[in-house]
Amino acid sequence: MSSDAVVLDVVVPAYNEALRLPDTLILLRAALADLGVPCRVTVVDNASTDGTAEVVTGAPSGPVPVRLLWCAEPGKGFAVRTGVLASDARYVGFCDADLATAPDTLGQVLSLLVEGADAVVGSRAHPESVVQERHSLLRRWGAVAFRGAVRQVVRGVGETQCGFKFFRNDVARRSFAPLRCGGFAFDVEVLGRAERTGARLVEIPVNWVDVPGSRFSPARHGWQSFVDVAKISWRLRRVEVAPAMPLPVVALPVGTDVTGGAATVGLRP
Ligand SMILES: Nc1nc2c(ncn2[C@@H]2O[C@H](COP(=O)(O)OP(=O)(O)O)[C@@H](O)[C@H]2O)c(=O)[nH]1
Ligand SMILES: [Mg+2]
Repeated sequence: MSSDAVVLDVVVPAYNEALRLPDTLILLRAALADLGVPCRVTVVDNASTDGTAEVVTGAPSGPVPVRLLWCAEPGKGFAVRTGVLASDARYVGFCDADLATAPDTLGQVLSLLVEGADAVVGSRAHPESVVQERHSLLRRWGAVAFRGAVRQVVRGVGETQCGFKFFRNDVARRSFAPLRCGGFAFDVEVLGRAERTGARLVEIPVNWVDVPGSRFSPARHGWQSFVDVAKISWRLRRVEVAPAMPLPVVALPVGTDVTGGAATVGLRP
């Protein structure tokens, strides 16, 4: 591995996020710079019309480069998949453009991955999580029912929908490459596939704040998410959950300098 190879790549799916993204990039890049290893932020846009791309291309240079990719297929899941499959980093994961999950646990995430976790899953169901929720009663009840439905597909974590998940690169590729669900339930398919390849999922607590401006409409996306879980369950029905495989622990290069670098910009297709 060359000294400037990216260790942790954070994919941020973004659809019309020109307002929420600038602060997120500042906070996320600062948190990644603190890790002391080469990191990158990869924003994946689906034809936003509000200047989201310009926010990324105009980001100042700094110790953590930012790159911009485009995804032709609409949907958060497909955007994250594009970023994951384009990543050469040792570890890759994603967070939301509103940074609803505080990035202060990224150090813990990195340590767990280095110690051999295949995937680290932020979960609002973890007893130590701190959650500030302003969701409607309908969305909260829906979330409880959704967790029940998901239990048939994903066994190893109490909650699948928090936008804060990180993987060893090969585990991410195996789990994302066959993804068919591009909507808000894509996490269920990704974690379901990861478990079925023997991945060891580690659930961690998060500090989560409900940031206004969500694109998730309980009326519009809620039912669709239940239908998607039923489809995912059917798709994965023949694949048994594999026992978690013991994995060798890989060491991070000690004292690796963080790369300098300007914002790197992908080409619009
Ligand atoms: N690229 C892309 N990102 C999306 C799409 N839909 C949602 N997102 C992103 O998914 C993340 C979570 O969306 P958000 O509206 O905050 O939903 P919620 O927090 O789950 O209610 C944000 O980063 C959004 O920009 C999409 O169609 N394409
Ligand atoms: Mg949000």
